[in-house]
Amino acid sequence: MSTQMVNLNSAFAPATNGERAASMDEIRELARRRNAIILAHNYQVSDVQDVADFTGDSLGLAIEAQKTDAELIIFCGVHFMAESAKIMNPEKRVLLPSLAAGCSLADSITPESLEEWRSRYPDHTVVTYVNSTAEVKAMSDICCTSANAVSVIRSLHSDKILFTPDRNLGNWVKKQVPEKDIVVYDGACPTHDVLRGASVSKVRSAFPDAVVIAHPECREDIIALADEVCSTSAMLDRIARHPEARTFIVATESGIIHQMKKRYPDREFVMADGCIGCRLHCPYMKMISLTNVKRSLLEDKFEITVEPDVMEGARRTLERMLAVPRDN
Ligand code: CIZ
Repeated sequence: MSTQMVNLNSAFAPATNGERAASMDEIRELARRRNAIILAHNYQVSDVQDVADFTGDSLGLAIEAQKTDAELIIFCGVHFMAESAKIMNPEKRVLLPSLAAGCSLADSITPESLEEWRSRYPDHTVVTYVNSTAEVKAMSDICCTSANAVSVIRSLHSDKILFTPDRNLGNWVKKQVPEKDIVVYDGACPTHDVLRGASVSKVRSAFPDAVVIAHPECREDIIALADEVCSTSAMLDRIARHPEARTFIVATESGIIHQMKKRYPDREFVMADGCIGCRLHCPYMKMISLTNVKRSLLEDKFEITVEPDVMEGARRTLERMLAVPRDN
């Protein structure tokens, strides 16, 4: 194929395998001594995924954070995810190894913009994707993740829904639940939103027998040509549904390829833009490294705190979400 295959993830790797292994051993030992659990999102760099006790999507990690007996949670993900872990575990200390790990999608809706939008739809129930700040969650009726958005909306008595902040996920959910009136906010994840159907078609023409697997934060033209549309953790299970397929074209952040290769070493995974770490690369997720995970354990950096009134409201919306059975 003409698209050049490059791997920018290697730019984040420590110099040698020996140094990396030593650093990981040190981190594991520090975590043990501090009674800490390390949770890593599927979009983290490979080394951080490998040093973690658990990897998963935001829903899976929120559940692990609730189950753990550890006193300290080192959250390797982005700020809103660490905030959710704190909200669900107010008695535990939650550390985010880099405060630069933000999220443009979460920043696309503020309490003020939600207030203004909601005032135009007073009869609607507000469903907020977990990629949002604690303040916005606290103002919502219920949260969802990409793994449970459809089941959350189906579970609601209300037929009038405001879905925020991701428009691509919202539009995808709207198609799955046509019986409800769903008004979608105009936010997007730049990492997913940059991908175009034309790029994916080009990659597909090089691998005509490949299965296309896409995240619902992708635009509609990608969703239309995908064979599977789901969250990253569901992707790992869905691959098993295609025992005949050798190659998978993956339309989501490139970090997930690491778990895919670990679980299915005999399959080939190709990024939907033909380039590991180019466009399908979240700069915020890559702010966390072995170096700052170690510093986090040594220096207690950076503790996540949430105001008590916000904490209470946000916990209510997350707990409502966790009570809804997961359907994919
Ligand atoms: O909900 C999450 O964890 C995100 C942002 C992606 C995914 O599906 O893992």
